[in-house]
Amino acid sequence: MEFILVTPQARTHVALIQLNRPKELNALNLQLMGELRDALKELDENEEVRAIIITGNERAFAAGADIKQMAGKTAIDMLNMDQFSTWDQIRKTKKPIIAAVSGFALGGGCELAMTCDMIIASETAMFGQPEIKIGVMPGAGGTQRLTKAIGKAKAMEMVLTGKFMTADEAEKQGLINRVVPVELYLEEAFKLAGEIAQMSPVAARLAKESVNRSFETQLDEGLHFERKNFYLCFASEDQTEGMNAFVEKRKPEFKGR
Ligand code: DAK
Repeated sequence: MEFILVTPQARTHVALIQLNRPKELNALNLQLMGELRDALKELDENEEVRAIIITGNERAFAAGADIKQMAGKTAIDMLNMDQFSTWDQIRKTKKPIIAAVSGFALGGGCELAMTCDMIIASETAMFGQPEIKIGVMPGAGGTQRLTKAIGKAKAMEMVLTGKFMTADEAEKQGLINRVVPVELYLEEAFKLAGEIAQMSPVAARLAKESVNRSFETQLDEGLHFERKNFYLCFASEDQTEGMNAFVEKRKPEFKGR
């Protein structure tokens, strides 16, 4: 891996992926995205890992797709690059993913953060979809996820003007989970990931799937999906362990089975 660093932490069951093209503000070139896709696939299959954090560095989470790499491309070049298989892999990751964002999260960087399940931001974080300023528009879910998160009026303004949103505003608008001082954002993300990693991995996977389903279905169908997943929890050893531990007044030991 050249452009990302992966650190699984066996003790906490949390894995950290750090985007690592600091000079280019972690611009998401094709190689970086390929590495990210492969790392996520591997971590998703690793039974020791129960939650994943994606981060950048203090100055930038990611300033977008690599404009220098895209500049000379035609529509057919873009089509043939089939970047969506990479983005789809991120979206289909079964384990909870937290984006720990400091500095710029722009264009594809903002879209990457929004593709994650939760966002912890430092007070210096800036979110934006500035593609309009370089003659294009969001292409990796920005018009959809941003609108669902903050509503039409605010999303429309950001997408049509390219203006950035501060971390405080993003928290107020419901785009992110919370803002913390810059020296604490990664620690806070680990705290949240660690908390989730103590839960039943089976229940966490089914719950994540169910919450995500609410974006894609009407209420009736969503409730039906939720019920199926709820019943499925009862097929797990973790359900027996969790409920027995409650009755026996002890801490459960979940195994993901
Ligand atoms: N691409 C390539 N290089 C970038 C970059 C980017 N997005 N952002 C920054 N850099 C590079 C700069 O060129 C500079 O490199 P050198 O000149 O030193 O070689 C270095 O990073 C430092 O940047 P600056 O010197 O510009 O730093 P400043 O602090 O002055 O400004 C900035 C920071 C973030 C405001 C500025 O760099 C900036 O505006 N960057 C571009 C932001 C942007 O427009 N982002 C959206 C890009 S379009 C898709 C998936 C995704 C996408 C599309 C399709 N499919 C699946 C189909 C996504 C598209 C985009 O994200």
